[in-house]
Amino acid sequence: MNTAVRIDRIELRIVPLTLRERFEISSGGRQARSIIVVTVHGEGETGWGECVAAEDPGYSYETTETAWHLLREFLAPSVVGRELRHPSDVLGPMSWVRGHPMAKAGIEMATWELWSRLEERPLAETLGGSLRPVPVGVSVGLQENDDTLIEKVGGYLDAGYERIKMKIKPGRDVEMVAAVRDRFPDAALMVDANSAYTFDDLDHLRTFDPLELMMVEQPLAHDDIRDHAQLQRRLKTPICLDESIRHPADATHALDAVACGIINVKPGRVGGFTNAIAIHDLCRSRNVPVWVGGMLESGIGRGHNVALATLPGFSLPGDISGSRRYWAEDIVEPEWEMSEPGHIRPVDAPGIGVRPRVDLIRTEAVRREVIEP
Ligand code: OSB
Ligand code: MG
Repeated sequence: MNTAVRIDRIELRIVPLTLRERFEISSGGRQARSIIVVTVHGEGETGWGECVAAEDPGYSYETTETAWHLLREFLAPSVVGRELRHPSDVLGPMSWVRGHPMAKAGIEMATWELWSRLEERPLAETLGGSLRPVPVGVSVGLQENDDTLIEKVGGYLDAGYERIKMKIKPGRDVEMVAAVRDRFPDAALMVDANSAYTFDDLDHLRTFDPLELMMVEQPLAHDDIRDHAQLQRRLKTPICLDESIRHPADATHALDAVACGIINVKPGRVGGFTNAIAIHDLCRSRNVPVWVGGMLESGIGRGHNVALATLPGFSLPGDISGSRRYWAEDIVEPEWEMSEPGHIRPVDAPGIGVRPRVDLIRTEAVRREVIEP
């Protein structure tokens, strides 16, 4: 687009959504989400976004409450009234705020969505991707016992998911995964530790190697790159970094140090699409595979992730499952589902393509704030 876009108003809402089943990772579990839905208004159109901050600070220091505070008090007021020539321009007025990438991404990603609607193109194309169907996997939380896990994994493989990620923690790891490998010898399996180990666990972590896993995600500290590099040197299984990659500079450091062989790109974690694309481009230039991670998003954030995953470097299946895997009822229609076995296809319509259920979002919202110049 050649003309400037003026941001007239930003609206924030908190929409509670209940997960169909409890999702447990090494740092704790959750059954419900409080999703911050962000709308950016300009040129008579509405751009839809979602902030991926969780309810507790177990994954990141950002939470729903810190993100709400930052969005309401500092970020949205810095952006409203501004004129933008490109969606990435929205980062400038927010750059004085240190950290808080998830809160910033809530506005940045809604601005890209607004842009694609004004361009009347699918978000996937506005981001530089295409309408190709993207391969998808599923992230399975910690289960009561191995039998339940094996049953769940079997169900997801039957449903067509291209790869299965299992959450692990000390005491619920190698033996459990070996039992799953035993039952599904050919399945594409991987594990995610969410930082539950230290370098002292080296000998134990090496016992994963014979299990032929695609990767082990974030075994060590959430802010560490050096120990991951030490570990990768002694591990056959590729390490995938998630929490450690907070912005493009972290990706450069991690690749230079050979701290991983794969990167999980979550646009919400890295401050939005601009940074996510930069990490994608860097990894592509160095032949490092990337995939799009998930943060238990509603159908709005899922639409963002599907669109991003169409960029050519995203060669591995993302944590992008159908709406029904998470919610009894999603806040978009139609809901996200597989278009063909193991794949989800972007919708050929402006923005995320699916329609946010505006009435439902308005009536279910437990908090609302309008920020104007
Ligand atoms: O570590 O990838 C993670 C969910 C919440 C927080 C962190 C993570 C996850 C997942 C779920 O693994 C991915 C999904 O949205 O399906
Ligand atoms: Mg992870």
